[in-house]
Amino acid sequence: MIGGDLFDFWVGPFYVGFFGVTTVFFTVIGVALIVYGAALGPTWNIWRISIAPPDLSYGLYMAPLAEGGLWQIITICATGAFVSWALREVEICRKLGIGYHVPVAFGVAIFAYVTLVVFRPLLLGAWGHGFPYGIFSHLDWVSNVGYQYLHFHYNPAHMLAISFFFTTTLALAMHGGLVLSAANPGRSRTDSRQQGTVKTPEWEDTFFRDVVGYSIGTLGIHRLGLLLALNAAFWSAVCIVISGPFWTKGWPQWWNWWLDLPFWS
Ligand code: UQ2
Repeated sequence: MIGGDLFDFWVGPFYVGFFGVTTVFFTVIGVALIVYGAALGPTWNIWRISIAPPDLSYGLYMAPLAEGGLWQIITICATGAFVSWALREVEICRKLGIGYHVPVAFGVAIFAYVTLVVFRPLLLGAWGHGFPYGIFSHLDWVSNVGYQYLHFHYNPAHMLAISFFFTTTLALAMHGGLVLSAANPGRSRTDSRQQGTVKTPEWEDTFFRDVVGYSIGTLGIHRLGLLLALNAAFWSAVCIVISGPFWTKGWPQWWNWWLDLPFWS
């Protein structure tokens, strides 16, 4: 534990620790800079407030505060706060003697964010390739970058990411539905005035064996859920980092490798 017992205390229900202090530090500075950036901007309309990255002409240099410098420092604060939060989770896991699955999973989400605002801009040679911090403005960025590659749905890594997102919702709907059906089975068949007794996992297994001939099991469904969700975030990061640094044409053209197979000639 960093800091020994110096930061080893709670504020109300919240564990602090060294990384609780760094989380608060980065969050307070980051939020203050966002509010300052909003005060400089043309609007207080919550949907339209936007902190933009520097112009591409600044390359990988620092920009003046009002010209994207705020975005650069806010990005440092955001990354510092996210990583601090993950490390605070690690310290809590160590104190509890449990596995690191939650901080590892959160780490994949942080990886996706850092890929967008650090790795890809670095590979493209300008911070201006990061996305703007604003509700509508980041949506416009996603749309514009998508059209820059003509049709983003032809990006094979994007296809994989979407398939994992969809499968995640399928698995969670199946799991949530199944657990609630067993925990809250409704009125008993033998006594319609009485709520049925909570069912054990054998009933859950039997339901899926009857329906699809297979049950993945109570531990298995959680392993599957974690695997699906982490892959959704991971392939999202891959699909954007290959767009530009490794593929500059439209994504539909990428599939020309199929038409170009020597077999056809
Ligand atoms: C299951 C099981 C659970 C579950 C679910 C299943 C008792 C409480 C949902 C069923 C899951 C299957 C058949 C795998 C589905 C595969 C994909 C890729 C969606 O067996 O064990 O525990 O919640």
